[in-house]
Amino acid sequence: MQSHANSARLFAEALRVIPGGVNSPVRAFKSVGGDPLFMQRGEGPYIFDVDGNRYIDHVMSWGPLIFGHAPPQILAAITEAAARGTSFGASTEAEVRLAQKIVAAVPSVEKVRLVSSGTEAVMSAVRVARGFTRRDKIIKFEGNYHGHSDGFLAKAGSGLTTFDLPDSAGVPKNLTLDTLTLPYNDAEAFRDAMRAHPREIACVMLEAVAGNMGVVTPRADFLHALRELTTADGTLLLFDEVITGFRLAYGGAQELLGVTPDLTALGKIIGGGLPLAAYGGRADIMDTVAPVGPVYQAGTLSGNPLAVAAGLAQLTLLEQHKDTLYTKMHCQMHALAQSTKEAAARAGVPIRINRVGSMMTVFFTESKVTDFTTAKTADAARYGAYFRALLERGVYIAPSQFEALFLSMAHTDDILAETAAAIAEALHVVA
Ligand code: KE4
Repeated sequence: MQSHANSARLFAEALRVIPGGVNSPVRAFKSVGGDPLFMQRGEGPYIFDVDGNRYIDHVMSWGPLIFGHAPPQILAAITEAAARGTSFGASTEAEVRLAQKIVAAVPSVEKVRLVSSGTEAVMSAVRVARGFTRRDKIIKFEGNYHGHSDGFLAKAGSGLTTFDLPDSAGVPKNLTLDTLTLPYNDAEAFRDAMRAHPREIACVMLEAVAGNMGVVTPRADFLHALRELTTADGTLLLFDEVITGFRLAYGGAQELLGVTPDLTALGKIIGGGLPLAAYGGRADIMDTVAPVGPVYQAGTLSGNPLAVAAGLAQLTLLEQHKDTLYTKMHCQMHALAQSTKEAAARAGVPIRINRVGSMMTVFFTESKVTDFTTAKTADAARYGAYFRALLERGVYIAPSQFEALFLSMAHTDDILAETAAAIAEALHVVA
C-alpha cells in the first residue's frame, strides 16, 4: 500500500500560503478526488513523489517532455547555458537559432516571437490579428482552452451568433463581448456566424487537434470551412498548437492535417520543459509587432537563455529523429488504445477512445466524442476511480477526464506493456 504522508504534510503547509495549495488548478486533483501528490523527481518515463512512490508518467508535464524526464542532452544544454548566466534581457545567438528552427519546421511560420507561456503566446497572437485586420471580434470553440487571458475565459452566449459571457470571476463583461464561442466541429454553425458578422471577425482560433476537452479530432469539412471562409472574409486563422506543435508531427497538427493557418501559437515542447512559448505566422502579419509595427508585446524573460537552450536541444533531437520518432509513438499509441479497448470490453465498461499520434483520451461514455457536449457525457466519477486505481498500480495519468494521456520516447514497449496491464486491472476495478 502506497504512503502519501509526505505529500499530505506538504499539502497542509501549501494550503496556508498558496491558494488551493497549488500553482495551477488542475494539479489539485479536484475532479478525481483525493489530495494532490507532490513530486520530487523525474527520470525517463518515471516520476517519483515525495514519498518515494514511482509512477509511469503519462502526464509528462502536460506535454512538453517528448523525450521523457531529464534527457541528458537537455540537462547538458541547460547546465552549459547556466554557467554563462541565467538572463541578460538582451538578444542572444541561441534565440536566433531557435527561431530559425521553428520557421524551418512549421508551415505557417515565416517570423516568430518568443514569449514565456502558452497564454502569452495566444494572447499576443490575437492582439496581432486584431492589429493587422483592424477588427475586434474573435471566434473560438467550446472545449478549447487557450490559457487564462481575460478575453478567452468566456462561455457561449445564448444564441450561436450572440457574443459571450465571462466564464471566470474577475473578467469584466465588456472583455468577452467581442468573443463568440461556437461548437467545435460544427461547420454549419461556423458558416452562420461568419454570415452574421461579415468582415467583423479579426481571427478564428482553435486547437487544430483538441486536447483540453480530452482529445477530439477535427472533421475535415470543419477545418476546410474555417480555412475557406476566413480567407474569403479577410479573417486570420489562428491554430493554437501549444500542445500539438512538434508533438503530432515535426511541423505540428498543421503539417499532419494539411491545413496552413495564418498564425500559430506554440509552447510546451519548444521549451524542453522550461518556460518558453512562441507565436508566429506570415511575415506581413508578424511585422505589425513592435518595434517594427504598432502592435505592442514585450517580456523581460522572453527568449530566456536557459529556456532557449532547453528548447533548442529538444528541437535538435526531434529534427534528428523526426523520420522515425512520430511513426514509432503513433504505433505505440495505437497498440495501447487497442489493448485498452479489449480490456474495457472484457470488463464490460463502456468507453470511447480518441487518439491522434502520441496523445489519447479514454472517455467513460458510450457516445462518440466529437465536441464539448459529447465529451461532457463522460462519467467523471468513474474516471476519478480509474485514475486512483491506476495510481495505486504505479501509473500516473491526467487528474482530469478532459485532458490527454501522452507518450514520450522514453516509454519503451516494455514500459507500455506495464501501463496496459495496469489499465486492464483498473478497468476491472471500475466495472
Ligand atoms: P500555459 O499558459 O499554461 O503555458 O498555456 C496555456 C495553453 C494554451 N493553449 C493550449 C492548447 C493549452 O493546452 C494550454 C495549457 N494546457 C494546460 C493543460 N492542457 C496546462 C496545464 C495547467 O493549466 O496547469
